[in-house]
Amino acid sequence: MAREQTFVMVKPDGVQRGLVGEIVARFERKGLKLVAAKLVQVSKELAEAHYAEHRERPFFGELVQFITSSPVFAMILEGENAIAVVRAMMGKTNPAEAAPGTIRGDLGLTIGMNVVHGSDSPESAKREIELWFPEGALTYERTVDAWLA
Ligand code: DAT
Ligand code: MG
Repeated sequence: MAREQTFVMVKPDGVQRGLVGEIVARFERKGLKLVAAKLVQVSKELAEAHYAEHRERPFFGELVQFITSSPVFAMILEGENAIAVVRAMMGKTNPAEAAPGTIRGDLGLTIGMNVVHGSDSPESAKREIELWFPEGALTYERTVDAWLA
């Protein structure tokens, strides 16, 4: 295990449906530390850069259209094994297959609007954090950290 940072966002459907608080609360209760957060109206350029690995996929245009359609809530979360922990809490990409108890399993219905994004590897986390937060994250202590790892 290692202390990691990961990039997470509540997608436009989650913001529109009033789920930002619920989703942030789940990560906070888990013990992950918020070290950066902001509401972003995503540009086409940022959307295309973020999802660059999918540019040849048939759904790429719809994906960019969706993610730029309304603000997203972007954040950096930190903690032991944060990248895998967030992915597990999100559930499978298709909410129809995501287990109950996961964010997508509990709150999503279709793959096109699956509520949340989280980096899928240390390489993706580094790339996405630099892309979304060029200003960087905050460094601060929480006394509770001693009771989490
Ligand atoms: P994840 O978001 O779980 O990392 P991904 O990186 O494979 O999944 O895909 C990015 C997003 O693209 C995903 O959250 C929703 C959309 N997407 C993926 N596969 C799709 C498909 N077959 N049809 C429509 N949208 C899809
Ligand atoms: Mg992905």
